[in-house]
Amino acid sequence: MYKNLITALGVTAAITATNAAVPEKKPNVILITIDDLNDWVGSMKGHPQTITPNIDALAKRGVLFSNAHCPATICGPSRTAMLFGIRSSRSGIYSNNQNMRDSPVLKNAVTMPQYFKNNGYNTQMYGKVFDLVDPDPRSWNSFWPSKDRWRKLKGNPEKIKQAIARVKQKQANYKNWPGPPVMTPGKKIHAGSPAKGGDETMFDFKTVSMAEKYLAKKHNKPFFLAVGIYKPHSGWSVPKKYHDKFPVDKIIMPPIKEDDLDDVPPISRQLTYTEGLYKQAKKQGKIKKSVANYLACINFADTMVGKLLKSLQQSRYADNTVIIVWGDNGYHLGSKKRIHKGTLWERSTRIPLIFAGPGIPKGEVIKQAVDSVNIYPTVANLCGLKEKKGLDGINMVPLMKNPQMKWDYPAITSQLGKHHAVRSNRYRYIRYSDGSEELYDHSKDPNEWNNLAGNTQYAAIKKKLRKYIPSTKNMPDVAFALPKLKK
Ligand SMILES: [Ca+2]
Ligand SMILES: [Ca+2]
Repeated sequence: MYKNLITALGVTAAITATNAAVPEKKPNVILITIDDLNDWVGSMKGHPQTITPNIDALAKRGVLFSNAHCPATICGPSRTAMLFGIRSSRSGIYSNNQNMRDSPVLKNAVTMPQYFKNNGYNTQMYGKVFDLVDPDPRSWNSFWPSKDRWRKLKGNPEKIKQAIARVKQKQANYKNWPGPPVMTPGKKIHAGSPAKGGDETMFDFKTVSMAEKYLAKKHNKPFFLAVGIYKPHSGWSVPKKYHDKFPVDKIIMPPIKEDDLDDVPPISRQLTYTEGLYKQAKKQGKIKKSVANYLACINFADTMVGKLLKSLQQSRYADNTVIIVWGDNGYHLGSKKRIHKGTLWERSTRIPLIFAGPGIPKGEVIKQAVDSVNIYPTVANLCGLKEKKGLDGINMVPLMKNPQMKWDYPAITSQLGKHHAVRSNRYRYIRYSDGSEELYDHSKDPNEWNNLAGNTQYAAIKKKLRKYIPSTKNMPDVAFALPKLKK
C-alpha cells in the first residue's frame, strides 16, 4: 500500500548505520519554527532586498538545505507532518480545522518532542509550534501559551453555535474542493502597516524572552526547546524601524507573468482561489506595499532569531545544542497571480531549513531536494536516539556528511491531502486528484512559467516522478471539529 513509505523505511534502516558522531553528553535541541517564511532569506537568494543577517550567519556555521520544501502548504498540516514525521496523505490531517489526535494514524503516534521526552529529555514549547489550536500537551513537560483561541468562546453558547456552523461549512467546502473560484469583489486589501510601539510590544518578543529565560537556567536533563515565531505571517505589522528599511518606492518586484496561469489545468486555477484578491490588490496598488511589509516582517523575525541565538551563545549550552531553523510554508507575493500561500508551486513550498551544532558540518550548502518530514529522524539521529520506526521521513545525517551522495528521495508537498507536488533536484511535477498535471524544469525555468506536462518529450521524466506521488487510498476521513475546551 504505502509503496514509497516502505521503500523509504528500508533505506532509513540501511543508512542509519552511518550514525552521527554523538557527544557523550546528549546534546540539547532548539527547534525554531518561523511562520510563513518563504525563501526570501539572504543565503537562499530568494529576494535581493531581504535582510536576514542572523539566519545567514547560522547557515554559515551549519548546513543549509537550499532546496528544501514543506510537506503541506499551510500551517497546521505542515507542522503536524513535521512533528509526527507522517505525511498528511497518510494521517488525513490536511486542514487547520482538524484535531491531530482525531486521526486514527496519529491517535497514539509519538511526536518528535514526545520521543525526546520518552528518552529522558525535558521538552518545552514557547509560541506557535503546533498550530495553536492544540499544543498537544502530551508532547511537553511544559508549554506556553497554554490557552487556545477557542477557550475564549467558553460560556457563550451563541458564539459556540456560530463557530460550529462555520467549521461545518468549511468542511463541506473542503470536501467539494476545488469548487468555483472564490472572488471577493470590492474587498479592501490589507497589506499591513507599522505597529505602534517597539519590539517589546510584539508577541514574538515575549515568546523569545521566555525561551531566553529558560536558557539562562541550569537544567539537570538535556532539553528539547521548541520556539515558534509568528512573523512574517500576516498581518504585516511590525515596529516602524523595520518598515522604514523597505520604502515602497524602492521595492524590487519578484518576476510576475500576467498570463502565467494560461497553461495550467482548470483544477489548478480553481485551487488558486485568491486570483480575485490579486486583481483587487493590483487595482488598489497594494502589491508593492505587500512585498515591502512582508520583507519588514522577515527582518523582524530574523531579529528575533538573532536575539534567541545570542542568548544561547551566552549560555552554558552554547557548545552542546543542535539548532534547527525551518519555515512551515512558503508564500507568493505576486507570482502565479497570488498574494497568499497554499499552492503546490515553488514559491509556496520552498522554505529555509538549517541545521547547526555538534556533529554537523559547517558552511555546507546542500542543493539536493528534501522536505521537512525528514527533520524528526535527522534530529533523533544527531542526538543518538534509537531510530524511530514508522516515520515517513528519512534521516539526512548521511547527506549532510556527503552532500554529493545519491539521494533518491525527492521533496513531496501535499495540498488538502489529495493533490501533490514532487520536487526533484531539477524538476517539479504536480499531480492533482483528477489526474491533471504540471511539470517545470528548474534548470531553465526557475519561475515555473512553462508547463511542460503536455509535451511528449517529457513522458519518461513524468513517469519517473509519478512513482513518488503518495497514495491516498487509505487516507482516513478525519472530521473537522472544534478543539475540546480545556479547563
Ligand atoms: Ca504557516
Ligand atoms: Ca505558465
